[in-house]
Formats: sequence, C-alpha cells, structure tokens
Amino acid sequence: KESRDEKFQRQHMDPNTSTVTSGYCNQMMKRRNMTVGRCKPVNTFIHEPLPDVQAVCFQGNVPCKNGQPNCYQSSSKMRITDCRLKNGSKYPKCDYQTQQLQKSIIVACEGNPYVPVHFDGSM
Ligand code: UM3
Repeated sequence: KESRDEKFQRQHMDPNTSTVTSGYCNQMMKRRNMTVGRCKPVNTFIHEPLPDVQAVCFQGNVPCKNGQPNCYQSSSKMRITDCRLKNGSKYPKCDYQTQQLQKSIIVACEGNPYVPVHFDGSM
C-alpha cells in the first residue's frame, strides 16, 4: 500500500521540470492519478530536489490550516506550479489552469523519519 509520504511525492513532487507549458497540469494531474473518480480541484507540484523539500520539516513551524501544529514554512522561495480546475470543467474531462510561481511553501510533516505528508499552501 502507498504510504503517506509516497502519496505526497506522487501528488506534489516534480523536481526535474523547470519550465512548464500550458498543458502541464492536464498531463500531470492525469499521469499522477489525481483525475481518477473525480478531478482533484487544486494541486501544487514542487520543482525542487526531494531533500530540499524534506528539509522544510525542520524550518519555520506554523499552524496548519486545520489547526494542527505540525506545519512548516520553507525559509526560501521554491519553484512551484499550481494546478486549478477551470470553471465549468466536468469529470471525466478534467481541464486545469497551469500557473508557474516562486513562493514559500507550507507542508505538514509526520512520522519517523519526519517527512512531508500534506501540502498546506504557499505564500
Ligand atoms: N492543495 C495544494 N496546493 C494548494 C492548496 C491545496 O496542493 O495551494 C491541495 C493539498 C491537499 C488538498 O491535498 O489540496 C486539500 O487541501 P494533500 O493533503 O493530499 O496534499
């Protein structure tokens, strides 16, 4: 079975892409199985090495959106792509807007080793 950290990597890690095209989200949301059963409405891909993203678990502690205490904000801006379902897109035709950004990321971390398991947002 897929672990929570494997799921985070499937949904959020794409270290080897630096420049994205307009079709990036449609292709990647499908390829990473986020269009199975429903279209996941919002999802962020991170274009930085995995060790740099894992290190965020030891950076600035911030409260998570759901009130839990185990979220962390990256001290540096990271290259990310936000995928947002377009208005009017209806399953199974999941049509996404692709937006490339450089922002500080916020992730929730769990376990031993202490690793990212959820993407909480960016700022
Ligand atoms: N989400 C992103 N990026 C955002 C905001 C939300 O990927 O900027 C995702 C993370 C959550 C989901 O999925 O939306 C619901 O909040 P996850 O817990 O599997 O990472």
